[in-house]
Amino acid sequence: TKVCVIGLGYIGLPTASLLGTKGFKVFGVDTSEHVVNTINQGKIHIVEPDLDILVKSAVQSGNLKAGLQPQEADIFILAVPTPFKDEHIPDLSYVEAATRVIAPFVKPGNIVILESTSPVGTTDDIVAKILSEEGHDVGRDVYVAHCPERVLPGRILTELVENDRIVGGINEISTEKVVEFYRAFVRGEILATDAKTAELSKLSENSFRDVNIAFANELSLICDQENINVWELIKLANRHPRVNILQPGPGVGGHCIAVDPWFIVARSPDQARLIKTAREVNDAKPHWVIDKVKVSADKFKNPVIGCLGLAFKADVDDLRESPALDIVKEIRKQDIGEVLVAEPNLTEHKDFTLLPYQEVIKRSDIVLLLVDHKPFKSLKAADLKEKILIDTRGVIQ
Ligand code: SAJ
Repeated sequence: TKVCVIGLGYIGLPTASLLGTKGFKVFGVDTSEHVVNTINQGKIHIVEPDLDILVKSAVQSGNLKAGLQPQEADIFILAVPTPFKDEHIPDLSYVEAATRVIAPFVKPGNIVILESTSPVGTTDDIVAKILSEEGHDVGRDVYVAHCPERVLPGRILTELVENDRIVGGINEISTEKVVEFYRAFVRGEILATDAKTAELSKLSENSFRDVNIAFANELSLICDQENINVWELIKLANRHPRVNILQPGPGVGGHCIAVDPWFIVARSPDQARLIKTAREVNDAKPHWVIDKVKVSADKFKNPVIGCLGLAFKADVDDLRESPALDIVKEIRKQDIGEVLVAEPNLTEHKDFTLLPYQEVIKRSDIVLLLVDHKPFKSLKAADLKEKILIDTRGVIQ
């Protein structure tokens, strides 16, 4: 079976290489020449545990090749970004472009799967519609379904295989065909539904997490005001058998949880009140952190602020929608003090000179911990004496 994967990012590349090692012939497509060349050399352009080994073995076996233009295949997987534009309106231009680019290569009997997280209606109203307009008999001899990805960055390869998956076709035969495909390489259960339910299910999963993180972030503001340690508080509250509060942080980042809830709000603005408020609570947290830094910086004549971490969460190099990056940029923009930055998962950054974290700490008056990366976890409060510590993740004891 030949599979053509459009978009070789955090979802497309792991999926393409996994399929390549499971005996599928995979052709991966990306608009970036750099990405295509890197993969064809058996190397990777993103950081994800064990992905390098998988890509190398898929490429060496000859089962994974990459290029700038699609090729004919039995199955097409769209794994392109779905960001939002101004006013939090979904930007579906990549899904549209990817559908148009595969349309001339699709043949009767083929399957087209949208994996990108998408607003309700996208599979029917964009993917299926464009393929019909391009002359395909969609739902009769070209099968279309949404199968949202659910993998957690940092655990992608495990979760690709182990997680249960939802498959929602534009009609029953599409659902059946696509369920069969995922069964071939997923160990989790494959749950069949329709396209719209699959779309909203994915959005609900991430909104659920966003709302719960907002609850933790709101508690962190209340605790700060009451002079209570929020991490101790949450640990204690979570000893209740039916309570499981998440962890507060400097804000919510990544390209999923900070984005997807808006896809629900955009279509159901009058109903999605809690979902919208949670987004606002989480989006306000970075500003609260910046204010904390300002108050501490006022105590020094020439404050040096050491920022630990830029990534959107622990042990990844992914800076998309990262609250840590936004905070560091804003501190520099507002000229609150001299900014030193450590990000152990990156070797360089276009806007900042990255330093080893030990050096950052040594040279700083204020240590601002933004990401709970593994190396930071070994830091002790005693190592930071004489410094002001702002620990947004509750890492340093
Ligand atoms: N965060 C907190 N406190 C917490 C948990 C997370 O502040 O207790 C923050 C993180 O630091 C990060 C953000 O939330 O900035 C999101 O991180 P995450 O680990 O919760 O999630 P992602 O964005 O890496 O992946 C999520 C996952 N969704 C759910 O857990 C419901 C993943 O399964 C999805 O596949 C992914 O979104 C996606 O692509 O949609």
